[in-house]
Amino acid sequence: HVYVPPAIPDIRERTLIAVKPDGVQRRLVGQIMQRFEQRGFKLVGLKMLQVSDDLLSQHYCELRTKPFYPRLLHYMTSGPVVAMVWEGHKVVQTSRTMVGHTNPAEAQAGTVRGDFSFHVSRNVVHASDSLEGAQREIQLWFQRKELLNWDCCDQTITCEV
Ligand code: IDP
Repeated sequence: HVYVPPAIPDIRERTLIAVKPDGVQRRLVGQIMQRFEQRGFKLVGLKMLQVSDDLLSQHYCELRTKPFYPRLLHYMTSGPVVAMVWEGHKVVQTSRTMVGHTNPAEAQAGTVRGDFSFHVSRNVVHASDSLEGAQREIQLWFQRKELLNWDCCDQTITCEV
């Protein structure tokens, strides 16, 4: 008998994932990227950058009234960040699950934060939290020409396209 999988439409999305300065300093970039690759997502943008105050204030505009905001800006500009755009079926929701709870104390083992961090102020990685947020953040962090459209050779095997 040939197994015919149920039809699940390919809902292709893009999301911003950024390894924060503590993740870069701790040489976790490779391990974090590997998780997204092995899950089957497609890398369409990648760069290392020293983030500016201007970019961060736009990125974290919803948090500007929080008491921890000045320390958050200081932390995020304390060293280079590795920013990536990953593409795939429901990648926004799936990557939030892979990254884990904002507070590492509540993050499940097996998530990036649950495996590599213990304090909310040094939680290693950023992942967009909604489709709208992802679109806004990708435009903020990447120029259009920095994002590549390419075909994954396993696309017809890993999902129904
Ligand atoms: P998220 O990164 O899981 O989307 P947000 O609530 O958007 O969570 O917070 C953005 C970032 O701000 C967090 O990832 C963390 O680095 C920092 N942050 C959030 N809450 C606190 C806090 O209570 N103390 C210190 N830093 C915090």
